[in-house]
Amino acid sequence: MKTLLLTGFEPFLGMPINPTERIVKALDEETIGAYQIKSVLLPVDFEKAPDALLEAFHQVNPDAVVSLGLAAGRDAITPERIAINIRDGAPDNKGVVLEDALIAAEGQDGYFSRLPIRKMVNKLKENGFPANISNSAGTYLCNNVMYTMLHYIDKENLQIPAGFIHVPASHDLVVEGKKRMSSWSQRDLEEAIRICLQCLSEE
Ligand code: PCA
Repeated sequence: MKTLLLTGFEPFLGMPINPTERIVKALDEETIGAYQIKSVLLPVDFEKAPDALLEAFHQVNPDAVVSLGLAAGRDAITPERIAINIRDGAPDNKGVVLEDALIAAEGQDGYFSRLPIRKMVNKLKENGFPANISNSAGTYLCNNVMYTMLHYIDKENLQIPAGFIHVPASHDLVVEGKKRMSSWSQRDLEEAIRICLQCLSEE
């Protein structure tokens, strides 16, 4: 059986919930297609998140890596096409604010996802879930984690699928966070991610 490292994030920017934390907890140890899921939660911390990701990678020694993040305000599941070598924008959970900072001094400007993102979008839609490819993962922690994994895989010449999927807010987040935005049920978010992960076994 192959192993898939699935990462989610803790809550951030004052929001009470991060639905990706609940998704990765729900899917931990499940078998989806050819893969057994090993879930890890990452901190929203520019200094710690890349190390936490690579440490999990070395511990789990996975055959595939899929990272998840919340994109509050989006209304669809959005596999990301590309990660860019920039950290910029809102403060992380330690209050650190970065501006125009590189992620890796010797890294490429960007790395394309190694996930079957078109297939994921098509499969999601076939199952009745709104989905589209996103052409920007932003410049915050999600982009940072996607870039870190793809840069490492490129440097080490590994041949494994890896990439990032942003998800919309959950109903719970909207109710508890008292902010108006598009939201999905937690159950649908989990089902949609199962469908995405299933695509890795149909390559
Ligand atoms: N979303 C943020 C960071 C953590 C998360 O779940 C992002 O899109 O960068």
